[in-house]
Amino acid sequence: MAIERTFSILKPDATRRNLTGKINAIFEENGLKIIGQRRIWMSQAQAKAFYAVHAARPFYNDLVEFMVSGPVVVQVLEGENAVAKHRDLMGATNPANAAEGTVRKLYAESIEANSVHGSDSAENAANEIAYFFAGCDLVG
Ligand code: IDP
Ligand code: MG
Repeated sequence: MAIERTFSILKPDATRRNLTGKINAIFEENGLKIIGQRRIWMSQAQAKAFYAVHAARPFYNDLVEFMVSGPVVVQVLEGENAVAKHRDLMGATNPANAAEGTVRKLYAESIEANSVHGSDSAENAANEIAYFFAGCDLVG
């Protein structure tokens, strides 16, 4: 199976509750390697652009406000089948529907404050990685 890269965010609800280590332990224990990582406080402009695909959705403005409400950890994960594996480990968007043992089942506060972001395709992963990281920042 191919080695892939995916883009991951530990959202403000996770940093606020000091959960970054617990969440990343789940990713690392399942074969995903953190090859780039930065703690940032997103600007409104960055959050709006990052979630532009959702601009027409009713939750867009609230989502942007949430994403700028505190620091986040942006990171790049590498491993076999990384995009799908990361999504599986995250669990469903709404924690009420998330499977046992997933990050969102364990830690999400709500459908909005759901602790993690993960790319949903290899193509989006490449775009999201490039939005936050230079190639020289990624060290396997
Ligand atoms: P995903 O993060 O599981 O890929 P998306 O549909 O891409 O889910 O939505 C992006 C983010 O927008 C979610 O992770 C969540 O924070 C927020 N969100 C999605 N649906 C809702 C909703 O119905 N109400 C409030 N926030 C939502
Ligand atoms: Mg998504």
